[in-house]
Amino acid sequence: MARYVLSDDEKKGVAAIADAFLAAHPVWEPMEYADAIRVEAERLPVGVRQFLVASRAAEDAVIAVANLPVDENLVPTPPSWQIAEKEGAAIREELVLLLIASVLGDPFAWTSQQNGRLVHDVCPSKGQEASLTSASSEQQLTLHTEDVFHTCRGDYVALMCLRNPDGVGTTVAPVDAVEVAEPLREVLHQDRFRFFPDDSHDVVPEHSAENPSALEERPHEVASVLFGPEDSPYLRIDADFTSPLVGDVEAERAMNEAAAQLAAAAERVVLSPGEAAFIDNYRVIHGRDTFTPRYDGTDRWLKRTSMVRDLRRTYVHTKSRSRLLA
Ligand SMILES: O=C(O)CCC(=O)C(=O)O
Ligand SMILES: [Fe+2]
Repeated sequence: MARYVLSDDEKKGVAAIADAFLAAHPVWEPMEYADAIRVEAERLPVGVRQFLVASRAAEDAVIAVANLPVDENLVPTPPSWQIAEKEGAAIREELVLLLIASVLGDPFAWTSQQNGRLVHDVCPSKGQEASLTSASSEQQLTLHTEDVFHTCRGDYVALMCLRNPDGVGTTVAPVDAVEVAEPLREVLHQDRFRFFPDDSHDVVPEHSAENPSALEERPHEVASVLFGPEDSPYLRIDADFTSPLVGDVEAERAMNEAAAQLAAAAERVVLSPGEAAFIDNYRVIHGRDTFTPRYDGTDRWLKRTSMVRDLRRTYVHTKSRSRLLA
């Protein structure tokens, strides 16, 4: 993991950029301000910008930036992303995340997820303890490529920690952990896998433990698990939302073997308040350990966005100049 810790002076500098921006833009419309935020990112302390540019070029699997400013009087952790949205909770932190994220890529969003917001809230929600979404807690969030179902999924998923009182770990496993031997390995490079939208997207039919087959009816892409440079391939997998083609036993074996190797290789990254991790969504998969939610305003709370390295990929797909993928 590549990691940069801001000095206290640098932290103050970032807070000043954020405060000035918010004073000039009293209504928080991050989707509208994304380009302006990118311009402001040029004023971030030079040390952190150099670190981010170098880590991006090296394709470091996890790029962490710590000692970012978080409001000393941070509001209680909201009980759901919907309440967070309604209350405009922790807006300055959203801006700080977007400022740093903008140096690595172009933040974007999905119409089908968290109401199309550019920055999401990740916090445990009542009734969702065992869901397959980031609102879960008591069930392990399986290692996954973020938005595995889509060609335009992010190059990075960005998580900024506002609270993590129990030191709950984000799990990460690198593509190098896949050691499936030939000839089965070659199968992972072939378009023999179906990638389904996960439950965090508003898609029909609704899928649940009672109705697992609904997943198979969702629109999906067929592609390979491994792709890209032959000597250091990229990875696309989410065991909960990836299936082999119907009846393809070999693909099933290859996938299960890869998933088991990745799970065995998982490491923990415990984010502390003020720390952001930019997870390379092509080189590592990520998930989360279980925890017991408190539901008293002190729960673990992250802000999340996704970025592509080139927004034109998104424009081509949506046939519009928009950061919002449908
Ligand atoms: O809560 C975490 O550490 C990770 C959750 C996650 O996978 C996500 O928000 O995309
Ligand atoms: Fe995720």
